[in-house]
Amino acid sequence: MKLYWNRNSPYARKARVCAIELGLEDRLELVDTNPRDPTTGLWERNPLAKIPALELSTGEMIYDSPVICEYINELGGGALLPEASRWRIRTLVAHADGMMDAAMLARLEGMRPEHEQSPDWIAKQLAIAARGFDRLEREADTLGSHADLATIAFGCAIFWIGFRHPDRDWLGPCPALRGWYEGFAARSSMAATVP
Ligand SMILES: N[C@@H](CCC(=O)N[C@@H](CS)C(=O)NCC(=O)O)C(=O)O
Repeated sequence: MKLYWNRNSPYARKARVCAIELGLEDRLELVDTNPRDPTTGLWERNPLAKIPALELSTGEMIYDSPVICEYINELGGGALLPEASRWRIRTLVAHADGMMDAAMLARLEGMRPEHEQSPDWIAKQLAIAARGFDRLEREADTLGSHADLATIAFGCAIFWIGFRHPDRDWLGPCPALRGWYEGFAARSSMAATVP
């Protein structure tokens, strides 16, 4: 399978971490891709022009990251999405991805010419991410030390938000979450995929 990705993408990182956790890393051929470059062929494969995108040996394309992660999980036996907590895990994945989406929108807005930027829009998106941290802090003790689709998504989201918005100490007000994150980030799957 070909994974269209790049090392700095937190969404693509989730897919790689899932594959490593399940022992499927060798099945992924990594195709380093700039999603904004129209000449890479990505846009024909994924009309949304986003990474990650997974191309199966049949040529079928799978996207976006939650679907890719579920696909890899099924291929690897399903341990990352236990049936009993399926809906909770999916909701937590949406929570993590939503924090990442908001932080991504703030970053993209901040990259526009200064006179076109909306400080209110940036503040609104960063407030969404901050509320995500706040809620997670209250639930940190339920996350556990194991890898599943939700903990992988949170590990990638927390790293990337701090990486791209270093002006704020995101984990400062979240001591329980910080403790959880430091343990999770030490997993070899996370260490091997740091942007
Ligand atoms: N909802 C998508 C979001 C993916 C996404 O936004 N990826 C970014 C890279 S981190 C991208 O490809 N952006 C396109 C661009 O910057 O033009 C997913 O979960 O896969």
